Amino acid sequence: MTARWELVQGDLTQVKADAIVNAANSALSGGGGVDGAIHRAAGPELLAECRPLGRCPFGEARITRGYRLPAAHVIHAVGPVWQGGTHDEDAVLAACYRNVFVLMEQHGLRTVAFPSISTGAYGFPIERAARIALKEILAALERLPSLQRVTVVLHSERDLKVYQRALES
Ligand code: AR6
Repeated sequence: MTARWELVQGDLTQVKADAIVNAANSALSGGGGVDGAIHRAAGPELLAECRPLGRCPFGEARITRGYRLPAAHVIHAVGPVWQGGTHDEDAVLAACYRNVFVLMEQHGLRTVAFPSISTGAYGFPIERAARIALKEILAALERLPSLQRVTVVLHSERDLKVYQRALES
């Protein structure tokens, strides 16, 4: 059986999947980083669908359509802002990944691609985030036979190497 997950370097906005995950902010208002890239590529309809959803608390996720993206849906997950590790950041990050998989199951989605949530503007140390992300992804694959493919798309070669090393350890 082929592996149901993969780590790749690239641009998340180019990925064709049932859903891509956005590293969003609580206002779901768009922003910089991968959030900005997703909104630019999807078009203004994405923000129009986000607006009535209201605030999304840290650790939670909301689903919209993908509009002009190759992905059918966007799952907007709000990761924690790193505050030194003393504010439940690990648990909030893990909750993000788990809540994405809850929405996948509810909506009958089988393929998903993630960015490295919280490790850009939100400052979460990437080595630590990679361990949490991979643990939750592998647990979800075990739990949910309906999941066909989970891809983590790392923007840089350096970040890809961090995730590959986390997988080995
Ligand atoms: N494809 C894949 N990964 C990307 C892309 C891309 N096109 N662009 C950036 N990344 P960040 P956060 C990587 O800052 O830390 C926004 O303003 C990037 O290199 O996008 O969760 C939101 O509105 C990094 O590894 O998200 C929030 O306010 C990773 O995506 C805030 O930033 C996440 O970095 C969220 O911060």
